[in-house]
Amino acid sequence: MVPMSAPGDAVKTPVKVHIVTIFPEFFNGPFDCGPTRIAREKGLLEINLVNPRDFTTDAHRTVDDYPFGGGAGMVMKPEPIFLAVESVRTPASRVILLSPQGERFNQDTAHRFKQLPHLILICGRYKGVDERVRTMLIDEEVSIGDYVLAGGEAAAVVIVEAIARLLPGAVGDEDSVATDSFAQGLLDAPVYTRPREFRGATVPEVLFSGNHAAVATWRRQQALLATARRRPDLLQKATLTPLDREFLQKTLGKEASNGSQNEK
Ligand code: 6GU
Repeated sequence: MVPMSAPGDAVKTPVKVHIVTIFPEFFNGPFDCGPTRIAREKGLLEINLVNPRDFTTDAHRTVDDYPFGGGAGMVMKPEPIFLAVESVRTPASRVILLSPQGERFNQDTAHRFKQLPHLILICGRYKGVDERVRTMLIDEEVSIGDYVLAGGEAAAVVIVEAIARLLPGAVGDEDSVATDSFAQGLLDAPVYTRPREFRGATVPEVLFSGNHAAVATWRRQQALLATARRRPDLLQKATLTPLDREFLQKTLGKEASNGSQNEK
């Protein structure tokens, strides 16, 4: 039977992404795998590349120049980037500069971006982009972490993949996305598959109990422990129940008095 639409069903328009890059060849491959590929094939996601070099008018197709005031490195000229963005921008577009100076990208950012109809991701290169791009062209500036990449291209791949797998239909098992690391503000619990014993290491008994409540409790507790040990910063922001707190206090209190290591 053909599924029929009901009143109130939303007509889903795809997330459109334009990536502004002077290295379009960088993207040969990464969008042709996994959830990103599936999202594109299902029409949930559209990815297009725009090259600022195509908007230059000089014989050398120059996209960079020396910094005023001197100093090391080249700066990306404003005009080719402005023209590239303006060639694809609509009133619905959100223009995002990718640079180490941006706000940190995280799972909340991915959820916010997946709601937007059109993203324009500008990949900076060289020493940076002319400041007028930052002050006159963009809506926000995003970084994927505290380290310096040669350009924003790898960051664009990270951001598009994080968005793609959140689009309904892009990942085989929707529950898998609902229980992701960070979905509840916590890291994931450990997972196991066959064999039951591998090189002497066994699987926790509770996972064979058939007791779904006991399994859920174990997973919650493992997630709490992993987060407390490796990412205490996340635990500060997570919503914890009184039972969660009691468990952590009991378990970590004991661990601390045993003098055990936080992480192997
Ligand atoms: Cl978005 N760009 C560059 N060049 N480096 C980065 C980054 C972005 N995020 C972290 N490091």
